[in-house]
Amino acid sequence: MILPNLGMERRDFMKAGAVAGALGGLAGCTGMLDDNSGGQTTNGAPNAHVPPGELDEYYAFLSGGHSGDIRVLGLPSMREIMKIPVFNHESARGYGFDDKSREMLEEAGGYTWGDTHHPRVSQTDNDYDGRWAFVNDKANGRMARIDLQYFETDAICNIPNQQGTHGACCVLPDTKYVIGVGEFRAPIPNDGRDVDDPSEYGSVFAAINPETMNVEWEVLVDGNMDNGDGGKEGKWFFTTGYNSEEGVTESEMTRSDRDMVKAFNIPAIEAAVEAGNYETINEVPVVDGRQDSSLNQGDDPIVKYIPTPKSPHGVSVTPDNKYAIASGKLDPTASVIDIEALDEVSDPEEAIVGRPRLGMGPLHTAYDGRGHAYTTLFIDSQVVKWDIEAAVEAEAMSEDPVVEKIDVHYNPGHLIASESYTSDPEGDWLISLNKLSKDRFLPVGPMHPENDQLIYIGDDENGMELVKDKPSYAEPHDASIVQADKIEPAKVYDPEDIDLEYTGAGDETIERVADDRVEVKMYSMRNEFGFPEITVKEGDTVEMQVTNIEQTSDILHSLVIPEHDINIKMAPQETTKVTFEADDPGVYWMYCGFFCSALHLEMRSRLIVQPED
Ligand code: CUK
Ligand code: CUA
Repeated sequence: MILPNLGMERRDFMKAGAVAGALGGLAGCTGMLDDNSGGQTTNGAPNAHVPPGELDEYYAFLSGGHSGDIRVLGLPSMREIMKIPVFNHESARGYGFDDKSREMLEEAGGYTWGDTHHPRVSQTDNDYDGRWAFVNDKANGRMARIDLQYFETDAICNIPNQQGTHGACCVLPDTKYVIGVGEFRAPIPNDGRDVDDPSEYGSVFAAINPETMNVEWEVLVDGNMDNGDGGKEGKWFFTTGYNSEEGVTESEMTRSDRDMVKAFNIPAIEAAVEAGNYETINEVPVVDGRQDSSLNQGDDPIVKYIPTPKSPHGVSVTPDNKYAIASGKLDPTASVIDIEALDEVSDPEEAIVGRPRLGMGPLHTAYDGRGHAYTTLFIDSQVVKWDIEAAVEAEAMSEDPVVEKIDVHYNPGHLIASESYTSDPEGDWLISLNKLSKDRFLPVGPMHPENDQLIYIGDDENGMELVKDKPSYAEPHDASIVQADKIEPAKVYDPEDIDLEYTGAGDETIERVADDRVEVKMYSMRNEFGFPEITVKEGDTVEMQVTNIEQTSDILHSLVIPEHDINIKMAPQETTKVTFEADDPGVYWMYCGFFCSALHLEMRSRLIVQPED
């Protein structure tokens, strides 16, 4: 592109950028390698090919949507490294099969699936601390915590009074709360009252303690909420919403041209809870944050309702904490909300300081830390790059702040840039999570994969560059991209972190602890289980506990018990337990499910269930 001369106005520069971007799009610039580039692509993007044996620079945690899991990708390779089951059941990990995970899922409602949307990694001082990831269940009103030492789900909170937890995000700078944003309006409590009176329905904003995973308090609001993001200073938390009409049909929900972004004043809510200004519903203090609540009348309302056009969907706070940007979804603009101004203005609408016209169907926004925002355009199938301060300077509805647009394939939902949710984004890679892939991959029947596209955003001069397509099983919504060195996964389990007793070789026991109950504690190693056979009686309850005594990383065993629906995994130094009923007499070959050595197939043991006489 032509370099702007020094006398050029900022806005002219933006226009020049937009033209260059448009031309780039026409030229079908999709990251061809330049022969003289030494591995560089034409736009100066670093080579996204990570050679065999080399490690990626970033972790990307993608939600699996209605698959109910989290996928872990390496970036920039986009190699899928691991899946973390969360609300689903997953046999390779024994998740939902061993006693601990089975009880956790049971206590969290007993559902067999969930709909993960927003994985957010915990932060300290507005930077990833590598401790936890959190993710919502949009289907069943839950929030899960994933331990990033072991990459496993370690707690699930079933959020009372919330049907459908959509937005999920942390209150920063130090992850004081994890917020679950309630979507569906329903009677509260939902015990049969008001079923025919939708005006009495409500939705709540829930603050969860990340250590205990208990709901500390909730705020009841008007209208539907949707997504959420927290300011970086611990005061304001923003949610988008639709259906301020409080309708129950689509036509009722889209009647009005405006909806509400809600700004929750966290310290003011805490003060209301402290002062006892709440009603306890299903054991949770619920504060009234509806517009006519007395708590919203004074100078320091607990919730500010900011009218925005029309069914705003994504909201995200800029890295410098200056603005919250809400995307219009059914309106071609984004609303730039000045966070500091929110404290000063009496009419919250005055805090909206920019409204750039971005394109059709703006959904979600990410940041590069250089003053640009990147917004997905669902209907236009594009990512638009725009200048945030230029949008504040420009007239409402101006397209001038637009720097560049790039086509994506097709219909993007979220997009996420590296470390975009922190105060210091890296500004190099961006993933566009596209809902449709159409003809980009080999056909696999009527259900297509989705398409996660990697885009290089590190070159402001030459523009965005599409680098990679990655087919993805339905359906990632959001992601968090974290520098690899901020996460320190364990290589093997620390037995101290496990509640069950470690059983070494020679310590194995079979004990009849009651007339109809047998307790087995044994070890596993290449290529044996602690007992070559275990005999119980028909009708016994069997508690089977197995320790993997391997010290070598990567040597996993599992215990599969045919016809008992059991597969529990034991990673090195891990102890796992399963309790089951031995109801049917017979011989059952218990075997190891991981190909652990050349004698893996011989690694088995007999469960003998003796007939009752
Ligand atoms: S929502 Cu899915 S595309 Cu759940 Cu964040 Cu917007
Ligand atoms: Cu252990 Cu195969």
